[in-house]
Amino acid sequence: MAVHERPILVIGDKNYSSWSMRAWLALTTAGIDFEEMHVKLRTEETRATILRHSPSGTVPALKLGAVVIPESLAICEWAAEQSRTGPLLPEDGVARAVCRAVSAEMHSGFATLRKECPMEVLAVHIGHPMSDACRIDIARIEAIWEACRRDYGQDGPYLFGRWSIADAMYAPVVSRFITYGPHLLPTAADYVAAASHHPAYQAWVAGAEEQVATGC
Ligand SMILES: N[C@@H](CCC(=O)N[C@@H](CS)C(=O)NCC(=O)O)C(=O)O
Repeated sequence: MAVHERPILVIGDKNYSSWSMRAWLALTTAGIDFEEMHVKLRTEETRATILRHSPSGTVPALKLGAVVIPESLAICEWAAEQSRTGPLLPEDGVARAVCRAVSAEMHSGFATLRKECPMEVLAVHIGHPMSDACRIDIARIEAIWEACRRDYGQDGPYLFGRWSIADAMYAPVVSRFITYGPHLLPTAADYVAAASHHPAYQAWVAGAEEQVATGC
């Protein structure tokens, strides 16, 4: 279906909304011209406001005319299809399947890390207690990053060399690792440094600072 209207991405607070961050990074790095609509989270009106835009009651939600895509991974895939900046998925078929697999694992997994260490882009909580289950999640993420960098990372500093939707999906983990400071293996630490210096990642952090400074 052709989309003639400017897409609108409904997102939560940039300091907290990890799923919003993923979709926003994918659309931004794809060079897609989109409008951003911010819904303040954790207020009495949040749920009703989100529901006015997103039938699932969650953000992010991408509005394409009358159609709403209320899932971060689907928005990342759409961004990859529409990209004006080059591919956001690896060109090699096997690498592309692995990229989708690790992105899907992020989308459905790591519940303990997500619960114990919620994203808070602007905060520093070094020394925050972590359970064994949380450390198992972190070890699995380190293993994924290590394998991606080793097997597909030749053309750049990101998981599949050049920036891909996998980097968008793991960006909130990068942010958590900066906030909570777990000890990381060297490859993971290097990846955190590279990903957090990507201009789009930096732009999201700047947006979080602005939202907090202006109170909206
Ligand atoms: N599976 C969804 C999860 C989205 C999600 O849980 N978003 C949170 C914000 S990060 C949300 O909308 N929570 C509802 C609320 O805060 O009322 C996706 O991948 O987009």
